[in-house]
Amino acid sequence: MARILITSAIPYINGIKHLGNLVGSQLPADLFARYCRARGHEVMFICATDEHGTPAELAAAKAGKPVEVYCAEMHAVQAEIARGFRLSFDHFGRSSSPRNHRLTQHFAGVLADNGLIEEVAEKQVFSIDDNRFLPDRYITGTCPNCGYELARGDQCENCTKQLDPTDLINPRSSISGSTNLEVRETKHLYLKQRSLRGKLAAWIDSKTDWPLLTTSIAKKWLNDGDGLQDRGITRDLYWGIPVRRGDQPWPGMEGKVFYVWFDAPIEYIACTAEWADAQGLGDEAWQRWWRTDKGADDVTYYQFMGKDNVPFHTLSFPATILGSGEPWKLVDYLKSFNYLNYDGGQFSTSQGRGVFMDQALSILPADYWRWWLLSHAPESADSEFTWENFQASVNKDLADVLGNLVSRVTKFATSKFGATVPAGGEFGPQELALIEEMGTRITDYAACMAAMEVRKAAAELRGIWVIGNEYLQSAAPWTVVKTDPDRAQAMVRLALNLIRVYAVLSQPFIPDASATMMTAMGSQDWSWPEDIQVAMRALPAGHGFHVPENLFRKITDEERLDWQTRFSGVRA
Ligand code: B3M
Ligand code: ZN
Repeated sequence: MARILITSAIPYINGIKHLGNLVGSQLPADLFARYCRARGHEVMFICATDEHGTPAELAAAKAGKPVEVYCAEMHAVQAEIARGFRLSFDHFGRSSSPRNHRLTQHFAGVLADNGLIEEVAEKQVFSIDDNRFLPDRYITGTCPNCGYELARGDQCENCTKQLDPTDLINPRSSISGSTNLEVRETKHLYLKQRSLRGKLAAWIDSKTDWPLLTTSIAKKWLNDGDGLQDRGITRDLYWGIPVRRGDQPWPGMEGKVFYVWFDAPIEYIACTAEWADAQGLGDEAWQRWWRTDKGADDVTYYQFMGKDNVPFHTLSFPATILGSGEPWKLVDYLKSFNYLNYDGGQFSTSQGRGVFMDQALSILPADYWRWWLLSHAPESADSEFTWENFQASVNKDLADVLGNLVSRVTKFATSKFGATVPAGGEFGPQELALIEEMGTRITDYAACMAAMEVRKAAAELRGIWVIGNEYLQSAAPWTVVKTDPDRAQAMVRLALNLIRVYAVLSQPFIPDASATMMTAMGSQDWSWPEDIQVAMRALPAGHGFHVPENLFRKITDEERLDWQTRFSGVRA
């Protein structure tokens, strides 16, 4: 039994995430967590809401609520949706928690003690009417390069030129539209990441088993001319973690907060402490996951995220950890994902384009989405959601292949032999061949799951469902029963056992349907089929079962067309 720590990138608090966000981090992390638990490992699976920064402040203002209230409400909303998708976090925390305040201030303090923090005076745009400094991207104006009138202070969307806010012609606040702006001097803390370059490079070089997507992004940022810059870790904002040096005030930094990307990954650790607090456990309970001097040296730590988050997890966060000089756990394996596109374009939160998590659950239960998303995970390249493809996969894989097998077997068995596993006959060559093939395929499936090859794992699982169907097709107990009822009973006995094994194997992908299958088989034996000979005989003759509700329904063409139009435009 191994000890496995799993974190998913923590979703921003402002708004509900779309299916592209879900498949890039939380869902595959959940798949892996469920699989590891199924194999008997000790798992700690952590996620949280990422609550600080200007977007949260603006979203709260738009909703007409104090930012604390807005975040508390949105956290509850996101937690409920996560439950709806059956995301099996051990804890779903908040980056605004007191635990994260303390830990973030602690890291800043030790980094400063180690000489890795520098105070830098810089000039920044202050909006007098908004009474705040404006982050670069919240300043709009005319691009000096191409004349585009809606260029942002960090970049012109039209000609892609990187800009400084002071380059803009006729600059104005994107928050209020005010042109009453001035440049003011302000002081910020910088983390001297450049001095950690050697350590970071050696650490990344040691990760020879990481996916290419992860290491190529990490190395690009590390080696590019202006890759690893010293990084500002504070901001002039109201909403965030107040800048303190450990538990001491930080002279000159009053009224400032840490930058959201400084505190967000620290929340992985703080969230585990929140978990311990919620369980009424002491500090040693979370430290044994994170401190290599407190028992975490035998933990393997996996992170899941979209590719845009990789630089922060391969450079910035490790810089915080390595720079602290303290024995915190670093990530062992970083699984990153490409983007999922939506019906010929991109999912877009700002434009409300695509299907959002709450909408998805309002039209179909979690298993349908989990199956499609995971079996089409954007691993080696970007992938695309289309309603046609969604309909086809659900109807074929879930309804025709798996659902149909379960209903056909249980209905036939009940009508011919009653509601218990029939006792007649022996397994013959066909049954023994199926058992053997199951054994081989489960080994292949397990290998894909352990390697987090999500798409391949889904294909293996589908293959395991298919061989069951093929067996039934050729064994045809419904014909055999007329001439040799004993043989038909042996076939049915095998098929009922197969359903229980399917429940165990499918549970990481489709937990609800798996629970239904298991309950229908009158069992709660979720143990992994290590010994397939035993597993395929686990339900003995005389064991009671029942016919479950239909596992999956088909998506009709009318529904598909309706959803296609409903979700084509902008979310209200
Ligand atoms: N909230 C970005 C995102 O959700 C960011 C991830 C933080 S991980 C520490 O894509
Ligand atoms: Zn331009």
